[in-house]
Amino acid sequence: MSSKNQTLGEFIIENQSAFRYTSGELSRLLNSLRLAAKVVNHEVNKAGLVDILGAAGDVNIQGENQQKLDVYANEVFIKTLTKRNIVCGIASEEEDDFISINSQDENHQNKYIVLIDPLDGSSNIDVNVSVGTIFSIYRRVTPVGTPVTIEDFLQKGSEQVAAGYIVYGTSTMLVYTTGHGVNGFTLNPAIGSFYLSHPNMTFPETGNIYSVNEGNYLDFPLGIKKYIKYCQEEEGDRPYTSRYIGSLVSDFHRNMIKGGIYMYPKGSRNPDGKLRLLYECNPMAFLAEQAGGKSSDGYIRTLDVVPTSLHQRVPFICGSKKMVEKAEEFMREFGE
Ligand code: P6P
Repeated sequence: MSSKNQTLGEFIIENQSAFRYTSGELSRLLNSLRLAAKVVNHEVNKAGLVDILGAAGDVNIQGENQQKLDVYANEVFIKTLTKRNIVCGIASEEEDDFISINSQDENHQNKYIVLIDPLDGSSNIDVNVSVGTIFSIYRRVTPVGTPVTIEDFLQKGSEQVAAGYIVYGTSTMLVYTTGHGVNGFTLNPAIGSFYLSHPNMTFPETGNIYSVNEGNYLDFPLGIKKYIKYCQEEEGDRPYTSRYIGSLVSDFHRNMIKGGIYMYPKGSRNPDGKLRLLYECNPMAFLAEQAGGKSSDGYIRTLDVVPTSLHQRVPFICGSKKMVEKAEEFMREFGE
């Protein structure tokens, strides 16, 4: 159910009944993510004006220099989710371990956990290129009322109950799914409300955009090299166009609207790929499939990968169904 110019809040309430675990808890969770997105957006939009640019001086578990906005966004999302007492656990790209949230009420009944990449594409922050937040939501699998365990976080992506991203771009959009399609909401900064601007978003079945960091070409598996050369051949609707922003959320968003494929294969510097399964690949794969697209590591469907650790990385190929299938064909034929 949707109507143009519906606000995100109205949309969540109107579609709550379609969600099989109707309890209002997920709606409250989505509303808290909406609030956090507005707070982070405010800082991202004025990053150049205040002393918030540049590295925060720390290094996260990924071994990456933490940008101040990384740290700020991480704090905002964690505080918002914690203060509203909606979830029982949080995992973040910026946190070494998961956070167990034991509410004051000893009968802690919260049943959702959230995994988040608070500011994806942070290397773009200082050069004013769009960045994003990615979130993934599961129901806990350990008994309600007990502290969460790692088991609650190491669920397959196919178990997600909701996923989405915020892209802080020329406009700020929140795009999410609860398993009933993908809908995009654009923030009206003058009012501070998100409005339904992109109902029922779907990947075109094919497209002519490929997104990959070709600087790593020599490192790629042969199957990926062969696919890239296929994209560059003169035939039919090829050569394709190469578009790579260096911000997964932005590349994914453009490809979902125009048709395209995003690839982050493995290589010598990233033997398992660079992207993290739990809070980058799985939420984007859930969105991709809900929008009629496809996502895999070249062989196995991303949502079927059985997680083994919180920050594990996987090779990632995601986008228009026919383009991903073609890349998988080359991976099967030429492999590594
Ligand atoms: P590279 C950002 O750090 C990120 O996780 C994705 O958002 C982006 O697509 C990718 O890494 C960029 O990585 O190695 O091409 O700079």
